[in-house]
Amino acid sequence: MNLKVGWAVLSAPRMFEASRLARGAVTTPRPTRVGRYRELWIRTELCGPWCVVFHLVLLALCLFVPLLHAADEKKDEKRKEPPKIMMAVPFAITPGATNKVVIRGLSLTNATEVHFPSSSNLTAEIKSRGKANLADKADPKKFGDTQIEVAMVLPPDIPVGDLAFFVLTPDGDTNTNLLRVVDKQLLLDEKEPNAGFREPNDVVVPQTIRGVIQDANDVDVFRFRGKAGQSIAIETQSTRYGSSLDPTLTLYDVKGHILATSDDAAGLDARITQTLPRDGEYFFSINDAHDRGGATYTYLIELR
Ligand SMILES: [Ca+2]
Ligand SMILES: [Ca+2]
Repeated sequence: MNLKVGWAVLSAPRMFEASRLARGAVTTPRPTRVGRYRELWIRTELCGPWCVVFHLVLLALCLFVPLLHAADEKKDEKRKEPPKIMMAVPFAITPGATNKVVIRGLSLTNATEVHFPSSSNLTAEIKSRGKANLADKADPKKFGDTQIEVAMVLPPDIPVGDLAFFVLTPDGDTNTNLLRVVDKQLLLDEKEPNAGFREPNDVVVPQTIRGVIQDANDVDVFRFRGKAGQSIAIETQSTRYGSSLDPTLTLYDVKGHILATSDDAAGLDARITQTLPRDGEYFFSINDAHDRGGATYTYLIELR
C-alpha cells in the first residue's frame, strides 16, 4: 500500500470526528481523561509527523534549557570567591611620587576604590582591572587570578614604614594588605644578571633592595664594603607582604667563605646580624629555601 494512502485511511475516521466536533455537530459530554488524551491524539495526527517532531523538540528545550541554566548558575556560584588581596608589587613605594602598584588576588575585577585606613590624604587611581597570569597548575587560591593596576600618589612627608590599604568591591571589602614606604635615596632595584660572585649588584650600607627570585634555582648576589668591627644587619621582608618566597640569606667574606646563614628568623623571613672581621668587600646572597622561583617570589632586603 502507498504510504500516503495508508496514512489517509488510518487517519480518516479521526479526521471525520474532529471535523464534526469542530462544526458543533456533536454535543459531547464532559470529556473524561481518556477522552482528552484521545482528542490530543486526534490533534496530533491532524498536525502531521513533522509537527510531532517539532513539539517534541520544543518540549525537550523547555525541559533542558532551564536545567542547563541552573547548572551554569551553580558553577558560577562555585567559582565565585570573596574579594581578597594576595600581594601588591612592588613591595616598596617612595614618598613624593606617583607609584604604580599591581594588586593581585581573588575577585578584584570589579574593584571600585583603594582605601588607606590610616591616611585620609592619600589617593589611588585604578588604571586597569583584569586577569592575572598564573603559572601552569598553580593554585589561584594561593597565587591569585585577578589583578588591578593602581597609581598611588604619596605626599613627600608621608612617614616611612608600613602602609596599610584594602580594596572596595561591590562584593565586599578585601583583607588589609601592606606596602613598605621607603626613602627613594635608600631604595635599589636588583639588576639581572646577579647570580654569582663574578656579577654581583653593588650596594651600600644602609640600603633597601627590592627584587625577585624569578626562576627556580635562581640566586641573587650583592656586594658591599665594610670595616673591621662594624655591626651589620641583613633582613628580608617578604612573607609579611604576601610573597611566595621562603627566603634564605648567606653572608660571605671576599674569598667566598661563609660567615653566617639564616633561613626562618621571623616567620619564613631571614635575618643575619654580624660583626665584620676586617676592612674590605663582603657578599651576601638570597634564594628560596626550596629552590622555587617565579613572578610572585618577590622580596625586600634591608641592609643596615
Ligand atoms: Ca633576581
Ligand atoms: Ca626562610
